Amino acid sequence: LSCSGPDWYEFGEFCYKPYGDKKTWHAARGECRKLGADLVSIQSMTEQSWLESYLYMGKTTNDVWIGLNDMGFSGLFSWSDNHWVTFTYWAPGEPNNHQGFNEDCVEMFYQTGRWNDVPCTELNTYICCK
Ligand code: GN1
Ligand code: CA
Repeated sequence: LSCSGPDWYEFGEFCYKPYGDKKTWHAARGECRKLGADLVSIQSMTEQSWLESYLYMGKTTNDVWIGLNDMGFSGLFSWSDNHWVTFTYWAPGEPNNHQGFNEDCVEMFYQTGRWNDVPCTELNTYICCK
């Protein structure tokens, strides 16, 4: 496997590309889809740890969209790239639909790597994966 093109990073069987500009979840996913990719899905602690180390290397100082969402049915989370949900890494108390908001999209806290559900209209940086 080779992740050709600028700013693609290889890990395991996938290629990852971080973006520093902030978009809604849907707009971010749209950018990924233009490249034949999708928002990143995370299958394991190994992959999670690699993403964290890579975020901490100064790539972002903002929370980051991942592909997880429960837009289809509240409380049932799925990955936008259709991977099964085999691993989760929620922050304590999450997901919580905070204060009754529809928090249907999931961000990764850049400080801890933990996951939090937030409104899909929030603006975040993002990682594409293919
Ligand atoms: C709160 O504290 P902050 O902004 O990182 C909330 C999250 C919500 C988020 C909405 C512990 O996170 O659940 O999604 O606001 N955290 C807690 O912006 O309630
Ligand atoms: Ca939340």
